[in-house]
Amino acid sequence: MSVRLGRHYLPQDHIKDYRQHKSLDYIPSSFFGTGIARQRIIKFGGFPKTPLLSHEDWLKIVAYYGENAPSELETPPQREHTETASIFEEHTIPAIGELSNKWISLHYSEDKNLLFAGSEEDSSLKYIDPKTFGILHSTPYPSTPVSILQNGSTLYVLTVGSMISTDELKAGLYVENPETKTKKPLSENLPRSVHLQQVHLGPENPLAFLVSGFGNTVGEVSLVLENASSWLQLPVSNRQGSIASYFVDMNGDGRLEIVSLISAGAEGVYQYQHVNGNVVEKQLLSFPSSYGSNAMKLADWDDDGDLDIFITHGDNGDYDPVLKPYHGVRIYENKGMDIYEQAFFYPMYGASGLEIEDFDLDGDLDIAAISFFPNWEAEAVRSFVYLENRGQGQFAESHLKKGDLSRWVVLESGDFDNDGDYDILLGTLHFEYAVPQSTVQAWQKNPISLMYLENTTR
Ligand SMILES: [Ca+2]
Ligand SMILES: [Ca+2]
Ligand SMILES: [Ca+2]
Ligand SMILES: [Ca+2]
Repeated sequence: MSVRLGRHYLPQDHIKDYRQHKSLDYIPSSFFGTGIARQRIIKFGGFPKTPLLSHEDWLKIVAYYGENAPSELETPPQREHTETASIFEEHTIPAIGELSNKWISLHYSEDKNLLFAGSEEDSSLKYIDPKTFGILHSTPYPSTPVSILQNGSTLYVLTVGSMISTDELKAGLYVENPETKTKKPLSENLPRSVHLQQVHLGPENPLAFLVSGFGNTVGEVSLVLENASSWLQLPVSNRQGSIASYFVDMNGDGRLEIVSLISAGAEGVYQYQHVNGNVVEKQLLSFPSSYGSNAMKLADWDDDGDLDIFITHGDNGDYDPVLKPYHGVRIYENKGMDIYEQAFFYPMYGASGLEIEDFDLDGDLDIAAISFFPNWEAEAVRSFVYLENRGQGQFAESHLKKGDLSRWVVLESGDFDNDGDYDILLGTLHFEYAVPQSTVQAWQKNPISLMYLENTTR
């Protein structure tokens, strides 16, 4: 926050330079990086050239928070959900050889009956047989594949660039042919990117993609389109922390807009519309930064013909990872006129991702969610929950028999066994931060790669 207000804590010589020249150019490279990263921060970063308040006033703000912040957080509101037996049969897949415990992305291809998985272990895209969980092929990438989609028989793969936050432009968008196992880059100078969506601009129009470039201090939501023989990158927003973006008609006016979850800085959901040749931004939802927004999906929750917003709040990796009562799964109902109202909250410590499908095949949408920062000390560790829709805003909840067998970072649903119901696959990212030592030791003894949740509805 001090940096946003133009107050930088710098080494003594640089303070002198900065005061004298009052320019960001005099801030050391250790602070803003070098080269392109530095240029982007200075161009888009929104840092004031000179401090917006005095050092004395800044210290008063710090003191205010120190004096008024609660020493303990409240417990979450009581869950009003009945517990039910799970419709999912649990199968753990151990981490052996190339089947690692460092997955970042999963994509199930129904027509190929194949799983594609981005591995952080060796920055590759693995082809996995969903029946045997054997690895059939591995394509190396310059950095970890973080989002995978399919168009016809072709794969489009977005790489993160760097797992560590950076403003360098090292992420890439690639096309891969699963038959020939060959790949080629479409763009290799994207900011640290996390989410890819294909955009259908109409039958006459070229192939286009929406890329959520999280970045670090500066981000970029951009449209990447085919233009003659090259690929064009059209920036939509330079907000930092874009985590998922969709090109959809949210307001029912027959025109598509971009809806993006921004998880850093001014955290919230933003809408971008093309008006008279300009991109016009509107904030639809705003969240306190402690919420840690980390995933968004859109679906028509109340079956009234418009898309509603599903979000998990629960990133806990930035500062002290205390359990936060406001973390969980929320649904924001689309009320029309760009108004969204919270219609549902399921408290879930560290919630980090979700899938929405009619898992029990009774005609309404159900929710499956994972947590990367659950309460590991709880009697029932909710690292995965299934919320079965019982109508009128009521859900029945079930969770894993043992929720601390691994740490899930990604989930994917699909009918993996072709019997007509949606199954779920959870992928591990072995990461020991904020986990009790005894749990880490159990993981080291029995490393798990994937958890296959076989839907028993059919
Ligand atoms: Ca709706
Ligand atoms: Ca259902
Ligand atoms: Ca199935
Ligand atoms: Ca089944």
